[in-house]
Amino acid sequence: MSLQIKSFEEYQDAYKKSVEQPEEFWAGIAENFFWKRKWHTVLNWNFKEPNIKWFEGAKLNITENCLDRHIYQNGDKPAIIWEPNDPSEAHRVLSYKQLLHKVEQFANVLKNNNVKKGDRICIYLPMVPELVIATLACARIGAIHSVIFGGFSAQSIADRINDAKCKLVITSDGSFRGSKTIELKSIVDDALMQCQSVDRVIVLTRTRTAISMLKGRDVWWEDEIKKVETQGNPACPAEEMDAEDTLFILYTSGSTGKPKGVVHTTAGYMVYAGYTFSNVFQYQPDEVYFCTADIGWITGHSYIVYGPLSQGATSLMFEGVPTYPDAGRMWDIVAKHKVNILYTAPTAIRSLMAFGDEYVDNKDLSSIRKLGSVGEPINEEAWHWFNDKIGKGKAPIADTWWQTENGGILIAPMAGISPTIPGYAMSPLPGVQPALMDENGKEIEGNDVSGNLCIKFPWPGMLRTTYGDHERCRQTYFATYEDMYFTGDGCYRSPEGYYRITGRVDDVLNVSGHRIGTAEVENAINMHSDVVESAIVGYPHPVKGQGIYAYVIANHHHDDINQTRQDILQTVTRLIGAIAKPDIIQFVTDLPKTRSGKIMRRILRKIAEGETSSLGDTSTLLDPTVVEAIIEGSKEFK
Ligand code: 6R9
Repeated sequence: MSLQIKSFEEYQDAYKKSVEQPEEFWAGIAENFFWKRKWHTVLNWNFKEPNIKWFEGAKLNITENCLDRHIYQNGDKPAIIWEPNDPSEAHRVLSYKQLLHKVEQFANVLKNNNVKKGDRICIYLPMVPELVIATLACARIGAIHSVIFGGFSAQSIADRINDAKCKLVITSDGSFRGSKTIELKSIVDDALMQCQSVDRVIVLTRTRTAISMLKGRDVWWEDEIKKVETQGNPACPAEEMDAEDTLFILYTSGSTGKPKGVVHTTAGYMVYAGYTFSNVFQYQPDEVYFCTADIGWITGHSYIVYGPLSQGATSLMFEGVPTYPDAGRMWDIVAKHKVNILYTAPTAIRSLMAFGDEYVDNKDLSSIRKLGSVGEPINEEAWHWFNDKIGKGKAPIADTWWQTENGGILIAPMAGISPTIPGYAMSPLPGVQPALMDENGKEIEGNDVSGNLCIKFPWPGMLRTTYGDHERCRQTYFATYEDMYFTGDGCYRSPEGYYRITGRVDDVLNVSGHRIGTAEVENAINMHSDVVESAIVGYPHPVKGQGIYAYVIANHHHDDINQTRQDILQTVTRLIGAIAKPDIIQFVTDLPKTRSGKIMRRILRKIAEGETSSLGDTSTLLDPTVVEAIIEGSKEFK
């Protein structure tokens, strides 16, 4: 069975087969990959424990699928095009042959540094080709990578390193983002004061920022590569991995506690990332594909690295930010590299839209054939701007809905094949069986209905566990509805049966497409010595999608409240990272609580949204007058 669907009829057939004979269907898709040994069982599952196994018995290495198998026919094809932060710096192109060589070299560096199959490796790097190289080098030797987004703080890094007991960290001296230089190594140094498990740090040179190098612990990337070169044999055979061996851990926020390490395994993830990449974007062999995500998030893992490379695609990665040196940068990149497929986020679209059309109108966007959106619901205004200004009305937009836990896109149109409607993710991909559930745990049948979005049947790319805490995985995703994977999203199914994602139904915020747990931010704010208690809610934000609204009870001991505000922001930046900083901090004397002491976020959400006339039932509140005071105080921010 060929991997790529070519028409709507083929989609319908594939979908039907994937539901009626899922094992045959996925076995057919898996035939399109390179296996050292084939599976004996396609699928073994239950959502109770949960226990999910795909392609059991198979042996493979994902890097052979992403690199080696393309060398014979496409060795000179660009695998990675890298566009630097500063447009006057030269861009880099790595062919499949060159990328394989570099991955093997660095895999040997890891081996020289005592990394073994199953070891956890933390990667904290800027968006440079070495990030792809490091990631694939881990996979080459069966080490488990845990990539941490460059915007996270030392404390967040330490938490993640300690949770996974990483033994080695790969970082760089610094990173360039717009006009800023961020001192990555220094942040890692701070983190490592709390980490016992790490005995080696490999440091790539990027910014030439002055850094400290600790004797016996820290080594330079470049020196280590030289050692490998003098050792002679540059090759590094791919480790033979079991289908269900862990490929990577990626931390993501939930509604409670610290971020959890989502675990993805080798075979199922590979098949799903490759299949969905090929189909959603309808990738053709000559196309240049540009995903603007950071590899520190799942979108970068699946749709900059593994999906595109497994399909022999040319994947463009960008080091900088869309507004540097000006708001036309993305369009300059599209013109410079003749990008055919652009996959980006609504927040980026909205922010560029706000700068005005003069940054777009004079750019050559004629290469664009297909567009994609991911990370949050796309509002109609942004959709139309993307469609009209960027796609010139000719490039289909794939609004792709999925999550870190899913490994790949679950609901999306296939570019140019399926119909599209602004704001709709449209239809499930083959293999994906959505269900809308009501409050009582019953499935809502029929169309023109809304409910909580669940998935009934496993797909190969789904998470297998949360690292070190399987019970948390069960509780979070499989305990709310019996025999269902619960997404945490609300969803509407139109009269025609199309899906529109309406946003999170739990205490998870989506700020500029980044997932942030309200509890996490509250815990950080509460660490500030002047803070007694706090409550975080989201509110509609014109660029970020959602903004963070903090209600804080504080003792202003020493100085003015604006100073305390700044101190709170600094505390959040230090404990989580700047991405979690509240947009609004309203000081309150009390929070609305039920008699049992639970904060009524529903009310706080309404106030943050400015909908104070429809607060709903407040009779269960311990002290209803609290609400009046908060409404009064909120006027300052309207
Ligand atoms: C891939 C990614 C997942 C959450 C998800 C949902 C929101 C993602 C969306 C979307 C509406 C889309 N989300 N894509 N909402 N339309 N096309 O973003 O993963 O960072 O784990 O976030 O993002 O709320 O539950 P992740």
